Amino acid sequence: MELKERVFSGMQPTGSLHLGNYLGAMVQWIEMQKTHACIYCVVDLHAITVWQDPKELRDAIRQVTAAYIASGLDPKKSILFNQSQVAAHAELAWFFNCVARLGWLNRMTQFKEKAGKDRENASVGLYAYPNLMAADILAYRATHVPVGEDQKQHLELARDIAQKFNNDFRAEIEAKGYKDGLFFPQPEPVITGPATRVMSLRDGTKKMSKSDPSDLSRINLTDDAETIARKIQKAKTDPEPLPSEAAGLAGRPEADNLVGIYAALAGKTKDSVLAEFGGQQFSSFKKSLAEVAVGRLGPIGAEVRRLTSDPAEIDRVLADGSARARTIAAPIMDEVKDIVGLIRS
Ligand code: AQP
Repeated sequence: MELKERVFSGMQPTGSLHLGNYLGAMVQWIEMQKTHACIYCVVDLHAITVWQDPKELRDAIRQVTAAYIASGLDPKKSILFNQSQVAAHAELAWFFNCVARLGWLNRMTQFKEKAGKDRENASVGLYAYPNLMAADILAYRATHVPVGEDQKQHLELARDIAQKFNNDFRAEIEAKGYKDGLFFPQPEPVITGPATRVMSLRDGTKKMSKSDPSDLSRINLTDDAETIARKIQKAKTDPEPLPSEAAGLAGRPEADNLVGIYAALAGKTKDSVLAEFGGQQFSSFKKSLAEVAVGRLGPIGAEVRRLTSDPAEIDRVLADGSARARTIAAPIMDEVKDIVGLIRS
């Protein structure tokens, strides 16, 4: 049986999407719609691995869906839905809980960062998060996963899980007609967005993140022009003027981040940005950066606000996407159960 190329990726409704989500993943998602069958998910089951207020979670699921559409995902072309409406994600995750090894999960750096010092108090879901992520991808036997740099380790784990499942059940898989025991593909990470690791505006050594307590650390896709300009103006910098080439950004994380954001938004290289701004102070560079950011993100924010004013329409998009996702995942789940040796009627 042939493996069809298929794209899967998702974002957590843990708050507003931000510039890091957009440049690290979303731009690539939009691009891949032109060449691939794509499934894009609002991963609400991942979000509840840490506490979420139920009302805020509902709003965030709709807002992330609106941000997908406003950024350029087409719900007619791609499948857009929220994870909890397709039972195969949680179901396959259980199988993968039984395939993945404790030692593999113990190495996951995101769990260590998110659990912090109080690891005993972290949810079991947070620990098993990478198994659910592997299930998200493999429930569709997806072959390509466009993500930011921070998800590389989880993708490697998904590949290990796919391989171990294929090896453990090779005889059953081949009996079903899959050549070389290849039931699950090895999903390929696609880490090629215009900026694969956007850093906090308050600390150039920390990733821009939805859950950073400081709203000044990130530019949200819903921020208006004035807020975007204010956040850029307040962004941390260093006292030196900008260098005239990218090599001069070494050891200057905040400068490197701002130049990287400008380059990604304007579709330029860091060297060409610095050919224009090298030798200048940050104050004038920040004004130009704000203009570029507002020009690119302003229309997205306005469209998110328009779309979220009609929650019933967003729910309809999610229901439609979920039904389409189920028709792909259900037969794959049936085969998983057959392969493992379960009885279904
Ligand atoms: N700062 C970033 N730079 C580049 N890419 C990023 N991504 C996230 N932050 C950056 C990419 O966006 C996609 C969706 O991420 P997610 O919603 O699953 O959550 P995350 O990676 O954990 O992002 P956050 O914003 O930091 O969320 P919280 O604060 O809830 O943990 C992924 O492809 C990710 O790589």
